[in-house]
Amino acid sequence: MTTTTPTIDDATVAELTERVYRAQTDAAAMTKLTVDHPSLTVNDGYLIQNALRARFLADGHRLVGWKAGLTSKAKMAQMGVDQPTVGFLTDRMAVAQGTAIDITRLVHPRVETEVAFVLGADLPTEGCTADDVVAATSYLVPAIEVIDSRYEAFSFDLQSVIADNSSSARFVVGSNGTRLSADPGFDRTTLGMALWRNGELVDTGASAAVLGDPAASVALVATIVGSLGAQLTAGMVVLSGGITQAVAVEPGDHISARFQTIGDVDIRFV
Ligand code: OOG
Ligand code: MG
Repeated sequence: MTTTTPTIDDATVAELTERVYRAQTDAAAMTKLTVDHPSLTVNDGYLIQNALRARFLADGHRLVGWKAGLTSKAKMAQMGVDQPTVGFLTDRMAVAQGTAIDITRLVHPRVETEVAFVLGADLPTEGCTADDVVAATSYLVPAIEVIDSRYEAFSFDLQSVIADNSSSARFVVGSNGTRLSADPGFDRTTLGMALWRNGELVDTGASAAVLGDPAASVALVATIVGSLGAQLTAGMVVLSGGITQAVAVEPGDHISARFQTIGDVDIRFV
């Protein structure tokens, strides 16, 4: 990721980081970065994301984990991109079950259901495998991610979405973790999932939608994050990627995700 030569200078990285930071903190839609900077690369997108992370940490936000983006066919088709991405997660994005999310703080939020991995050990920054991930994982938890592209009409290209921290906005995880090692017959790749909105079934899926194995997705995140000069470490939560298409939400909505074996997670919007 950080191996190719940037097409933008440091001043431009700083300027675009500020633009994304403002859009995120003011919940104000912006135009795609590639409109002004058509030659922007994926690598440039990650330079901006790195600077954005530093900016939030300087504000006192705490890094609590990372996420995979665009790891399922449903998500890639919905967003018109063909490559997974990563984004960072902070304590300010974490929402406790039972609390309501204020939609006025977001531009045009959507929800997606994901399998979250809670790490009990550090992951390698190079050549990480699904087996490494399984060995390092304390437990799996069901998660709802609230994504919110800061780009107008939720429309972007790969470079722009990476700069916008892969649309990260909020996330909520279920309260009961499932130990990966507890049941030798437990198959993490075929966990069924149903997504409900206000008591109505919206979508269904299985964990295999995420690169065939959500642990493979976490391994990919470990490697990409390593290339950014960071690391997935013990205690972090990793969202392995949306299983189905993301669903737009409105004030008053109650969203519930029910997973086979690993449990349920709920969130309300006001
Ligand atoms: C990019 C973020 C995607 C996922 O799980 O695929 C993502 C987007 O679709 O806005 O978080
Ligand atoms: Mg997601």
